[in-house]
Amino acid sequence: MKIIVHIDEADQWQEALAEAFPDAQVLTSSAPAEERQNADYLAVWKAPAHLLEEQTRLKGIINLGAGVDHLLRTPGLPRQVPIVKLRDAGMGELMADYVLYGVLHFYRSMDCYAAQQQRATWQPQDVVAKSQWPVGVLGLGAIGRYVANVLHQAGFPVLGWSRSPKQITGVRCYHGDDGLGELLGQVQTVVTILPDTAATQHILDARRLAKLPEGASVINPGRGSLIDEQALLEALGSDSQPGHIRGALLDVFEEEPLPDNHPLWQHPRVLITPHMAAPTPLSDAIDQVIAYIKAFEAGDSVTTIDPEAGY
Ligand code: OXD
Repeated sequence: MKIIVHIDEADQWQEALAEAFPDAQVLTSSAPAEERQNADYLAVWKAPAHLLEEQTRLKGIINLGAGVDHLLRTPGLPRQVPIVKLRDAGMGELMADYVLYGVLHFYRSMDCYAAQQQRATWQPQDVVAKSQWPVGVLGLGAIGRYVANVLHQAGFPVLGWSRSPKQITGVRCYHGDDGLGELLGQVQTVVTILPDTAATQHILDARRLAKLPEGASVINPGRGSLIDEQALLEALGSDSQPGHIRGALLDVFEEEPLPDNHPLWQHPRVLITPHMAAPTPLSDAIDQVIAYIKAFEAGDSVTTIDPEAGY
């Protein structure tokens, strides 16, 4: 069996997979071209097109992240090979920490205090009950559910949205276009954890951002394509003319890294982090990949992604 790994920390992956499969040849994508031929499995994150194009007998591709958008857009991706992805792999907890931080940032007026500090202003802000701070979570896959559950445990009313109907204890679930509008009209903070697909492109556009109540905030740890950045900037307005969106915490962008001259960098009510909300914890991810390869080899059923749906 031949496994090829392509990711930043490829050496650690190579070592762990070689230990789990002592009879296998485990290579990184930096191996010479002739050695890279005829792999059985690719375990990849943002693989170069040539690595996919040169394979002839793959049994499976393992995407070393939760989002398969990059992989599905890579030229040369063989359409008939099953693709699996990391499912949660510890990312839920990290994502939930990030989102909870963001919700508390706005809920406890940390944005106001940061602005007040600039002016040496000592002015406590009111604290409303958490029951008055509904949070909307768009995307109820494994990670979205985890986040919704943590927000519920923290005491916030949680409204969840997914394309198809779902039922989750403690979460008021909405679906479809009408459901999205209904949810947006009620939440103080909206969190986007959807995959990047044709159907989710600019799901928060000017029309939908306008449905959020005055003073609502936006947290995007999902994918940059989910939000129309220009529309968000307009909805945020400027300090002299504030718009109806109070602020945003953004981890992902339409172009990454966010270009130096992008107006989001300069916006006083936008917090920017560099796509770090939920880095995949290595040991959990390795365990999942080992389990996937064992299942493929044993002919057991695995949950593959649906390339048409994009997740
Ligand atoms: C992922 C990511 O998809 O980190 O896992 O963006």
